[in-house]
Amino acid sequence: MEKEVTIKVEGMSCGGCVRNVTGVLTALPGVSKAEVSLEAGEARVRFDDEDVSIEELREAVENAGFDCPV
Ligand code: 9UX
Repeated sequence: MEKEVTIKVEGMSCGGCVRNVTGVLTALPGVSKAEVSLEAGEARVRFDDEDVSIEELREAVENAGFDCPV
């Protein structure tokens, strides 16, 4: 089922970080859209929960060097 979630992303400090986080998220299977806000420290993600879990979204962003507090 298609869902949307907003996850916290801490540690982004420039537009390059925004591009990196966006790229990491959209590379995951099942992710159709990722809107990342540097100012808000958030990523709004549209995904299919048959393909990927929220935990996997957070892990992917953390593996790229950021923090995703629950
Ligand atoms: Mo900017 Mo971020 O120089 O991963 S790209 S701090």
